Amino acid sequence: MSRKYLQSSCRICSNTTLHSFLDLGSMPIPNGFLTKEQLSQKENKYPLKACVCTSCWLVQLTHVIPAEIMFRNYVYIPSTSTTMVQHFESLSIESSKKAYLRKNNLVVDIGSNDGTLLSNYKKNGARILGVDPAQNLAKKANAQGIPTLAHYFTKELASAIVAEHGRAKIITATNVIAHIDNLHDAIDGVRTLLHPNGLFVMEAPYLVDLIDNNEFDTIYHEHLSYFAVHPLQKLFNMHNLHIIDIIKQPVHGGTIRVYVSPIDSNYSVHPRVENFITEEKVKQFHTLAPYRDFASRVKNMKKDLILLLKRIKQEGKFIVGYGASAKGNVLENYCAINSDILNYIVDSTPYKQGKYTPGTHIRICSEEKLLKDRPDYALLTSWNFTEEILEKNKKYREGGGQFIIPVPGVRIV
Ligand code: JHZ
Repeated sequence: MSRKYLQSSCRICSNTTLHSFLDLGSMPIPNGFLTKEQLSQKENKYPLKACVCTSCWLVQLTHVIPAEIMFRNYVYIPSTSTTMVQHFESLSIESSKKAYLRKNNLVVDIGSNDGTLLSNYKKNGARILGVDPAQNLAKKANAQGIPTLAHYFTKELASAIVAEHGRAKIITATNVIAHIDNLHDAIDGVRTLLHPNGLFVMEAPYLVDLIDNNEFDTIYHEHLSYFAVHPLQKLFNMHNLHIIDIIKQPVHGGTIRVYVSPIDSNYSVHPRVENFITEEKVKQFHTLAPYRDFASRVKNMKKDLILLLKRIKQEGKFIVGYGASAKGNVLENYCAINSDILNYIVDSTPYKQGKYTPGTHIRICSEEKLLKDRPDYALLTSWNFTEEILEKNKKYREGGGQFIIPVPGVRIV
């Protein structure tokens, strides 16, 4: 891979001392699912390593894959999960209340995917606009009445939106800020587009949960940054914005919902914000210790999982995967779990069914196949939906089927 993709300085504070602490090896992009015809072609692989800035303590990747390779055609759609549909509905209710959203106020969603989140604001009479570089998803959203621009969110685009639609009372960005290389341009764009008394609401997997719960598979090429509150606060302050509240969410293994407003707006800062920063200090996230410990736990987990799968396989058992998630692809590539171990993977996403996993080439089938074939074990790579998936597959479990859950530590249920 060319050196131009190397992250040579911190994307928030520009410090050039980045301490690399986790090397997951080289692997294809996590949503690079393959058709049968593509299986015989060479796949591009990219280093997947995490490092931490020793000044602002932002955790980030050491290598940046160009966005064009990953986001123009996107296969991940959260709306196939009832957990996520409910999550988005409650986000829209909570944020509308906090921002005193009125009919005809503008709501812009960055990384709007198929428009599920925006449809909730639309129902309540807001003007809505989605922004997402994935052409396939923007087309789908537009066809369903969710106006969507198939663009990356930049300062330039923000100015164009203001000129055409005015300023936004709410800007949402769920699981997308971590994907943006030029954070300063994007946050400048947020400042430009946001109403003087508006709220920017972002969600991202919380670094502290990621580390504490060994969620190493959330580290992949799409996620360039891994946010704790301390570096985020610094980023927003650099753009005359500040965090006014943070509410923890259970999704994606532990998520922070961060409310941000212009520094001179009417909102007061909730004491929770300082509590998060204090807790991060207490846990020493401004030292190398937690990152080193995490890396050594990840290596042990890899050993445990490989040992377990080999033993089960030697007993002649039938194992499949559950969830062709991006994180599943990281886990399978890191642990070299291929189609010799998993006969196939089931997944609810129509775009993924019939395709093969990147790097490990495991076939993806619809969820119904699990009950039809009744394998002995299903490796639950979408462990962040354990509750929903266990509930949905009661019959499989009652018939003796078992789930292997890899994160936070390997266990069978
Ligand atoms: P899921 C996504 O990562 C993508 P992924 C993204 N890059 C991001 O930032 C993170 O989330 C946070 C399937 N499934 O959500 C659907 C079932 O089959 O963990 C999905 O393919 N049956 C934007 O891809 C996968 O599991 C079910 O009942 O790691 C879950 O993917 C349910 C609930 C899900 O995200």
